[in-house]
Amino acid sequence: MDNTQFTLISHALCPYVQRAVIALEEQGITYKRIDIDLANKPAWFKKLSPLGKVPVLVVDDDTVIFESAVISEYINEVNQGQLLASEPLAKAKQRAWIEFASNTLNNIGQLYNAADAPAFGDTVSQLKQKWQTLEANLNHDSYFSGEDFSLVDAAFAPLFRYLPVLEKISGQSFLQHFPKINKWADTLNQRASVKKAVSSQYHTQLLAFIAKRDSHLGQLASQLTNEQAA
Ligand SMILES: N[C@@H](CCC(=O)N[C@@H](CS)C(=O)NCC(=O)O)C(=O)O
Repeated sequence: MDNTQFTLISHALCPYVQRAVIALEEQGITYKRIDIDLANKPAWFKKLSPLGKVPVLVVDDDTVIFESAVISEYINEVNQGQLLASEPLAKAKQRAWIEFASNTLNNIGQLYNAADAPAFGDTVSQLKQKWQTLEANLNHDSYFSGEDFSLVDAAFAPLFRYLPVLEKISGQSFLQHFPKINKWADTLNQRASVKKAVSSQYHTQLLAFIAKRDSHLGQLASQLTNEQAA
């Protein structure tokens, strides 16, 4: 790899940004991270980001790469990494499960946006259906594809990071009947690259973010915040 200095345009809580950070950390690539306020996007960012979303990887003055899956694969390839399988079918399977993780992130968004308790209950059921499918497809002890950490692990780790905060707010346990996912999530949470993807303020920031939602979970989160402040 040459001396390119990457800059990752980010947001403190974004799970897709975390995927890119994990890939950079796994590859030992130095980079600069700039967190922006997505509720008040800077003009330079609007010009830079084709879809107006983070993450964006600024490679040089003329080149930006967007979409977390593309950024992560690029980071892996540019450093001859091993974060994806080389055999086509194994690699296709990994990419498919990364899509599954993205789709499950939509369920997490629905969870904290659900208007009332019944809608919240419905989204919990949908999430648990996903967990069932995932649990049935976890065939290894350490990481998703075996002994080696891959981009599938990088895609799921930010998703699992939501759970302790969502459990604290809702009083519900999300992984109770899913022992394999539980164990995998614990392994991922302890991985250095995963830890480095967010700041030590993550839990507080996520709680504050959810407390601002006009939703069932938003109300519970704002009660919790008020109790903590009292
Ligand atoms: N498919 C995109 C999703 C990225 C995404 O949704 N980013 C969110 C923050 S987590 C964003 O930038 N939202 C701002 C907006 O949509 O205006 C990826 O994988 O990079």
